[in-house]
Amino acid sequence: MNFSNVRFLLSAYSLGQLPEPVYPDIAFAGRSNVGKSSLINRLVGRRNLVKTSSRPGKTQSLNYFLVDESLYLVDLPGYGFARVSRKVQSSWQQLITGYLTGRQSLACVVVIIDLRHELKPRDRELIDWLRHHGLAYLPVYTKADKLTRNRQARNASALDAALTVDPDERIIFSARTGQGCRELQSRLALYLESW
Ligand SMILES: Nc1nc2c(ncn2[C@@H]2O[C@H](COP(=O)(O)OP(=O)(O)OP(=O)(O)O)[C@@H](O)[C@H]2O)c(=O)[nH]1
Ligand SMILES: [Mg+2]
Repeated sequence: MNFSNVRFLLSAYSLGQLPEPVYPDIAFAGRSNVGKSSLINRLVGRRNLVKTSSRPGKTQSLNYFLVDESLYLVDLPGYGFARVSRKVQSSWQQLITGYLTGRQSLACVVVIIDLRHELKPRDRELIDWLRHHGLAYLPVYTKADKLTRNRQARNASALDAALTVDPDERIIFSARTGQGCRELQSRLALYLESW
């Protein structure tokens, strides 16, 4: 799988705008500002394929990227962003929930979590919800570059315990340094083989 062979496809603001499910989807979910778009840029080796921002709430639609004419990457809007109105928040929520439950071609949800902090209730809810619906997911602990290796290991163990996942079921990542990127690429390739 050549991840650098990638192009932007479309932004979907409703489920009717999703592309035909001719390739499997890998979706990227997480709190607003956690680093979803940056992770995708690193994954495909492009600095600016996906717009990133230090202001939370940048991504507001389901953004589709086509990789190697064989796989869709889907950048989801972040959750838990307080500065948008409740009405906007709940319409995002409906879009994302509708997408996650209805998309038959969804191969895996990459759940991106900030390695610096304790697990947030919304992250826990998302993982529980994915488990409940029997969806494949892969936790990725990001912004590792902001911590020493010791601290990375300690925080990762705490998140593992909170999520009840084994160390080999998640990845420690940094969009800044590329730590964990190879591992993420090979894990995603595995999901596609079994899809
Ligand atoms: N140090 C460091 N900063 C990061 C990393 N990933 C993202 N950031 C920074 O975090 C901020 C948010 O990154 P985005 O990739 O836009 O986050 P997002 O989750 O897509 O945000 P929304 O689209 O608003 O939900 C930006 O200022 C990034 O530069 C990382 O691995 N390390
Ligand atoms: Mg984003």
